[in-house]
Amino acid sequence: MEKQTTASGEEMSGSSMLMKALACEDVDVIFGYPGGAILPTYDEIYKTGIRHILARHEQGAIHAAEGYARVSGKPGVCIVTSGPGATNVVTGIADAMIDSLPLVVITGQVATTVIGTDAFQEADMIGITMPITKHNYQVRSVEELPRIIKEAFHIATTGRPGPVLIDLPKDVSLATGMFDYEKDVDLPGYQPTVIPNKLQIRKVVDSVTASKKPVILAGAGVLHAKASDELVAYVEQQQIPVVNTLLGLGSYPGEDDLHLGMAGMHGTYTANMALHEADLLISIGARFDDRLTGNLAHFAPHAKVAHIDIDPAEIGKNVPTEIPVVGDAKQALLMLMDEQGKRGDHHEWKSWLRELKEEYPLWYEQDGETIKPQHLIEKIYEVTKGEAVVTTDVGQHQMWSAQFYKFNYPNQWVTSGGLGTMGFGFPAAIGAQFAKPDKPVVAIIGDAGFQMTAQELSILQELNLPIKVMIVNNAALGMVRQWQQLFHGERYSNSLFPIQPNFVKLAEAYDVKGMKVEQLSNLEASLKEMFDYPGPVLMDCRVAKEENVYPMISPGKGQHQMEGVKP
Ligand SMILES: Cc1ncc(C[n+]2csc(CCOP(=O)(O)OP(=O)(O)O)c2C)c(N)n1
Ligand SMILES: [Mg+2]
Repeated sequence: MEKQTTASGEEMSGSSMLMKALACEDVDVIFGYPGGAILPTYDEIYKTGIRHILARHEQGAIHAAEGYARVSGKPGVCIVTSGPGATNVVTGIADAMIDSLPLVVITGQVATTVIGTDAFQEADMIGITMPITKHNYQVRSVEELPRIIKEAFHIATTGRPGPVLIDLPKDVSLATGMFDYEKDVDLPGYQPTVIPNKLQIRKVVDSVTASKKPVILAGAGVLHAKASDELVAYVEQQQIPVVNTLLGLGSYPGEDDLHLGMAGMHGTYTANMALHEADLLISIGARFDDRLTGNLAHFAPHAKVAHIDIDPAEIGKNVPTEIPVVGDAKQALLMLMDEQGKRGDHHEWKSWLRELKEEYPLWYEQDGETIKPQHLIEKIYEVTKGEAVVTTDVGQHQMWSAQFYKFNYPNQWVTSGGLGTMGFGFPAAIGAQFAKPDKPVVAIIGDAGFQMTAQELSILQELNLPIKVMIVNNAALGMVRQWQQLFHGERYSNSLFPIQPNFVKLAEAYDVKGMKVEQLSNLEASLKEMFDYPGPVLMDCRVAKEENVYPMISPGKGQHQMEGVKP
């Protein structure tokens, strides 16, 4: 049988092949930074005119690719040079790996003839990224390049998504060969299970029927599987309350009555108590991260656990599981609805949880003219009518954003969950804006994290991207300060910033409109001005410096031992 191809039969250079292959994969934007070993590829970028976004640091490029992937559901593509260019994307690769984001990262490499000689700008990217990629390749000859690119896109986007790295030596990109781009991959060793086992689905169905206190834990896997509609339909059918992981926010409407909020260290009391009291826990596309479970010895002590995950390695990794279900979340939910038949009710359980929700809402006290950061997030929610794509950095502002912006839509929420990467949020917003050019995009960033990738203001200047950058300025490494206050005897070692840059002037240096707000009475009007402005805006919003994120599960404590649940 003849092999199916999407493009075939032309002789060309390796770097031309790369461009052709990207076109076959429907890639419409790439994020990157040039340098010696990748110059032949950049020459082709010039000739083909493929959309390339020039970051000002490779870390900016890779986080932008991640933001693009998170919001578009398509793979993000990042191209950098060898050596320092390549090592500069390592953090982003690790971030994408732990948060299951599909990326294809192309790193230039020194010529095959000098690999292993400590050549100029040589770094062993295969060795370095082995544990933080879903798969990595070094291309040794131009003949294998089309197959490798095809496989890279396939592996990055199927099963549990993740980053795939292609290390491309300079001589391979210059060499010529025949370009055949096959339609299918031939990877007998890589066959993710998509359709769950019917017997296992039956066991979940029977457990739901027997359960008095079921709860669904919905993670990012629901979003990766594009299964939000199915989740909503299943919840509607079975009337099972939903809690989200940090990364799963938006997979179920945040304002729905059956949504209990985020669980975990800074989740809602109700979400955590639901997990604590449940007799059946159905986890869908979540990996029981320690920030979610708290002390495992106390986690969901009464619950039978059903774990639906496309990655079998996740099942039973942290939490003993009675009903493992390997498969795609969308398929699993469709099968559950088909099999279940009878509508659920769980009336008592739901009303108990509703009471908890009313009794223990997320809280803060807004008094005086000093802006409370939680209030700021609530106001951003109001002004954007809940429609914005929100990216965050890492720290207190991230937790407040997760708590006080209600995510009602899938892929509206972009944050670095697993790795907790400061410097992520601002460039991620750039990628998000490319994924959704018509949506308002707001990057909610800490005063410290912003300074890790602030150079990407250049992209806003160059492309007039209408991104709104909100610096939640507490003049501190707020989350570090909070832990020092609570667990290190208030010894604020290297976490306070009595002196700060002038963020407004910094923005203006990049021709970005800069604003500063310090008083509550100016907040609403300023936010309106910011979000009505057609171009990019950076706002330096001074907030209460000593505010802490509550409620909180302290290290070593169980989910039922939350502190600060009430004022
Ligand atoms: C690259 C990196 N370095 C260090 C940390 C540890 N860390 C976590 S939160 C935080 C403070 C962040 O401060 P800021 O950006 O101002 O946010 P805030 O907590 O004040 O909202 C630090 C240093 C991290 N997460 N990432
Ligand atoms: Mg701060």
